[in-house]
Amino acid sequence: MSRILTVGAAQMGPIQRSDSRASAVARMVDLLETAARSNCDLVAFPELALTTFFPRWFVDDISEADHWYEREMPSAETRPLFDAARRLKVGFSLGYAELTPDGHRFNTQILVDKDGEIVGRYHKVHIPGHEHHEPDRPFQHAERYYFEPGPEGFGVWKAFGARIGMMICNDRRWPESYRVMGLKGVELILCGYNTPIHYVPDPSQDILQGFHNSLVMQAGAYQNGTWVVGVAKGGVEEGVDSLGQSAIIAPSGQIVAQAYTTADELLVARCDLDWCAKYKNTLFDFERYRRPEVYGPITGQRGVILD
Ligand code: CDT
Repeated sequence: MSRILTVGAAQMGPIQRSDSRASAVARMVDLLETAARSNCDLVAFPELALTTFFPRWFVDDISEADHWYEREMPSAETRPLFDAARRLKVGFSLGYAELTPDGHRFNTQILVDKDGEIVGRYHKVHIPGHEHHEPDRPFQHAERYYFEPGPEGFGVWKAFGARIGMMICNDRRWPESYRVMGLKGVELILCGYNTPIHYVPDPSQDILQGFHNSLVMQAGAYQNGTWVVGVAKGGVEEGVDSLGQSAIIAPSGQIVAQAYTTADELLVARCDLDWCAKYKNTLFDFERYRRPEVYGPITGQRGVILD
């Protein structure tokens, strides 16, 4: 008896600065309708899916950026997505910038069930880029100015008959993200991303962006016996080319579906959640084989300490 969850990765093409939230939501409703026709139970949307990737610009007064953040969810502009989920009986995950009532700014991803109810909320932990304006760069990546790291860490939610975890973009490059969720029995990780192909601090990595994207998500899936869904906002957004290559990855580490465009595109896979146990109960039987007594430095220190 297998537990099958049909999952869609709803890659999105660019959202330009002049594009309204309503137009982004309309594109997502289209993708959700396509997913319903493919019998999807759940669809993952990208990081910051309602607007352009605004951390590429710096403003001296952060309140000038308030209009990029959501103060409520759903809002009048995003409600059509929640209504579509309820009508189509398809859940979704959605990334957006959140400004909380007490003034915290998070890079957020929510999990919404088939009744259009929010059942999980995750705040990005690993915030990449820089805190201050760097005028010599061709574009900014000032996430560390616009977002604080989520203090709650990585959660796993029982929903859709599965144990579902969430992470956002840069989190996928850190093995700790997957392992914390692995230790909570995660079976499916949903990860939205915006990855500029040009990595300003070290352009030698540009040509490797696609390789590194697959490398980290395939390794994370395999080493924790979990499905991973990585979903991009790709293409040329405000002159910055971003990686597509959205993928659905099995607990074996194999890519079972991958985007072939950098535009709005839906990938679908029938994910057998019981396939996770093949890895969790054998090679990666944590209880039997892990050695936490020698892993202390992983949580006890941040940077490298040389002898
Ligand atoms: N959005 C995000 O986290 N992007 C980063 C870009 C590299 S760091 C400037 C990523 O890890 O893909």
